[in-house]
Amino acid sequence: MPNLRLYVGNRNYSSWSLRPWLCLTWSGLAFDTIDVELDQPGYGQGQIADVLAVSPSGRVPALHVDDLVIWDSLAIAEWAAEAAPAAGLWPADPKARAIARAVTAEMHASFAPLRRDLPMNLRRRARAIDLPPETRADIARIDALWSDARARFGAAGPYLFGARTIADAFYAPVATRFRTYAIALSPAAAAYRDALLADDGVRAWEAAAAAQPAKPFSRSDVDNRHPDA
Ligand SMILES: N[C@@H](CCC(=O)N[C@@H](CS)C(=O)NCC(=O)O)C(=O)O
Repeated sequence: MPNLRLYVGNRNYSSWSLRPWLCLTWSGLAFDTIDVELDQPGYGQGQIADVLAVSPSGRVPALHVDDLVIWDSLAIAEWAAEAAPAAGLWPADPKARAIARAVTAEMHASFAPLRRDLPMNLRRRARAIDLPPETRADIARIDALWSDARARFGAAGPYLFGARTIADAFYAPVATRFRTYAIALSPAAAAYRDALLADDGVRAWEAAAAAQPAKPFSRSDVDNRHPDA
């Protein structure tokens, strides 16, 4: 088995890092997690020296498989699905698998207003606030997407496709954002959010985040964007 090292950003904030970390954790493959401080000169431009040393894009996550470097969260998730086929990181049913890939790709490529207005901040609890229409549209789209997948494919368990898959890993940061910013959801979407937040992998990541120093992130307004609850 190759030596696996996953480089991740600050656990409290790095939504991109959480996704492949969950996939690798759920895969059962043995891997080491190496934390990289993102609140450094060059942040936001892919120019942090410590990140460039481990990732050619200047962004984390990056998975080192012996001397192979994989620097994108979806590529890492796909690598884990191929390396641990028995873990079922994609649904076995072809129709469910096609939709799981669609919802994962949608999360990977879309929802810029949601990312802008509701950044991941695990320890934060903010007051519910009025959000711009485009952000409310993102929330409504995710609520509909979650509810639809649960209704069509989720009978065998609490996750989008029953058992947990890469799609759930990609929406785990969103579940924490909905909690942080007190976002109202439909009953089906709220139940799925709670299932994700109760997942042992998500809780292990949160515990690791809580163990890191709770210092504000100085290079963005992520900690004071909205009023505290
Ligand atoms: N498309 C990339 C995005 C990765 C990304 O944006 N990572 C952020 C941390 S959450 C980063 O490294 N930022 C450093 C910077 O912007 O300088 C992926 O899927 O892995």
